[in-house]
Amino acid sequence: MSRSQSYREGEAPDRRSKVTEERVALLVLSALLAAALIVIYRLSFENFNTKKTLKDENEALRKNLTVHTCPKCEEGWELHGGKCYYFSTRDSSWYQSRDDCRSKGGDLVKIDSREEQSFLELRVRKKMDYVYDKFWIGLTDSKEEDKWLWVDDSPLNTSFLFWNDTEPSNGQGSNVEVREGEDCVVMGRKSGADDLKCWFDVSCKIPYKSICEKSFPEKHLDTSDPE
Ligand SMILES: [Ca+2]
Ligand SMILES: [Ca+2]
Repeated sequence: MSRSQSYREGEAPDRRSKVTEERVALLVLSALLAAALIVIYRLSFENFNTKKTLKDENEALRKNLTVHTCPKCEEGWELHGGKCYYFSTRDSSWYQSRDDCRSKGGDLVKIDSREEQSFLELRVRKKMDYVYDKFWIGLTDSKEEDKWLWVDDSPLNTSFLFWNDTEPSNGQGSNVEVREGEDCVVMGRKSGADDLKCWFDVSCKIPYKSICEKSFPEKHLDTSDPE
């Protein structure tokens, strides 16, 4: 047996032991690494789930707020003061216009306040195509001359009236051709109305544009009790 061979054989148990220790250390490290990876993965998965839940909750809140704070009328209708308005640019008689409004679930507009008149006066002025362009409103004295009623049969409130100049004229004055009187009301003055006074009584048969009105759909209203 040579000396070098004896040396290698003498060293062999130590080397094997070292290799085994290194393997064990490697295994432990691998196990730790795997454990760390699992922990990181689980943490990021939980984080993702939390973010997703928060996102879903935010979306639900946003939808809820949209319904309660940004209500919308049906397409083509404009929201103002809790009512929906439809400005029809199709010219037709007062009766035909009223039928059209009713077929849409509303009626010709009833003006309940100076504020509403102000809103409508501005809107129709922007929608008028020419000087004599006007819009039907839901006011008439066709049942009894000079007894003005809204389409819901309520009488005209005399504390706010928006007759233009010498109106209602019932076809008297300059408009003498109208023999059967003027029993329906249009509104609008393209040049602007002094103190919002832009109502005119005219023959119900003349074709004009019109304003329909209806209540805001109840399903969108917030009926919950205030806390
Ligand atoms: Ca009349
Ligand atoms: Ca008149």
